[in-house]
Amino acid sequence: NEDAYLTTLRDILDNGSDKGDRTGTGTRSVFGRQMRFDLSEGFPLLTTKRVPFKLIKSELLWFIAGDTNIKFLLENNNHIWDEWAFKGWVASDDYQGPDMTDFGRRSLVDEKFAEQYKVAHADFVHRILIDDSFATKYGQLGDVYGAQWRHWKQVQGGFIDQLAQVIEQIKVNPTSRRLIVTAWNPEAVPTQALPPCHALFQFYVADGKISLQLYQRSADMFLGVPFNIASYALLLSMVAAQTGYEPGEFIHTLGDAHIYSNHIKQVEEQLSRPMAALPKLWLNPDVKSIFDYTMDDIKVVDYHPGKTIKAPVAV
Ligand code: THF
Repeated sequence: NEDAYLTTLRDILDNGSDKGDRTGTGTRSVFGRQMRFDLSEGFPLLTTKRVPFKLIKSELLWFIAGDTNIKFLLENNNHIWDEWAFKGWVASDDYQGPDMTDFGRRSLVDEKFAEQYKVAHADFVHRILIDDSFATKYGQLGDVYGAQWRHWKQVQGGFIDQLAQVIEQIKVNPTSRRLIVTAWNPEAVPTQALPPCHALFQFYVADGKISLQLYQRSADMFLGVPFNIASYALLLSMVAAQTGYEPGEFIHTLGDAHIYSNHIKQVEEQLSRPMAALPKLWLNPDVKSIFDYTMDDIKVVDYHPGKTIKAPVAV
């Protein structure tokens, strides 16, 4: 469980190659690893640092709703996708403020710029929340996860609801080896601010239990992966509840698994900490469809993590 994650961090520190990347930050990286989380041993929300479960819930509900506009996230005080929408806004002709080119890296090295970015970002968030037509135009991230899961565009016109279909298939054809949802759509990739990192997942039913395996092409081990583990474990638990199976394992298969060079100190701090017992997940048993869960229907109980460890996100 949690030690699968910590072992992979250690492995990357010890055996990773130093590798440049799209964001210019630099990473230590390995290719091809797998972590297994048996949900009967507890819910895999890491305890060696605090992982903000509220943000994971609102992000997953946003995917499940098929939403691709950050407005819903902002209404839930979730800012993990802001940078991607902000990038589009500051590159547009409508944006009149100070030059925000390469804002992620510059705000780490230039204090005066960091202040300007903070103001421009706060202003952007505020406008999304109060101005619907602005939100429609600049809150949109393109055909990211929600779009591919719920309304995959067909070549001949029309849409495929992959999530609804896979749940239906689990119910009527649980032995199927085609219980797959893919977010990786080569036609959409060039138009996406960020092509999907968690690219494809598959369900597997046996012995009264349902498992889920995810293929993640690119894994930001310190910031993103703790979210991804909890998010897919939550999705698996919800699908299990809606199909009448016990949750089995979440299997997390990683492509390029990397630690950003400005996260190394934080990783070392985390590896020095003791693990606590994993929390438990509570899902409201009265919810009768995967599409009907709200924030209050999902809770984590007995969560006693170590302190938050802060780190800058690479954009
Ligand atoms: N970009 C990068 N560089 N890494 C990612 O993991 C990532 N994501 C999504 C999109 N782009 C990405 C967004 N997911 C945080 C967590 C998940 C994210 C983005 C950011 C983050 O900063 N977490 C902080 C807390 C943030 C807060 O409290 O607002 C943390 O300490 O965990 C891959 O899915």
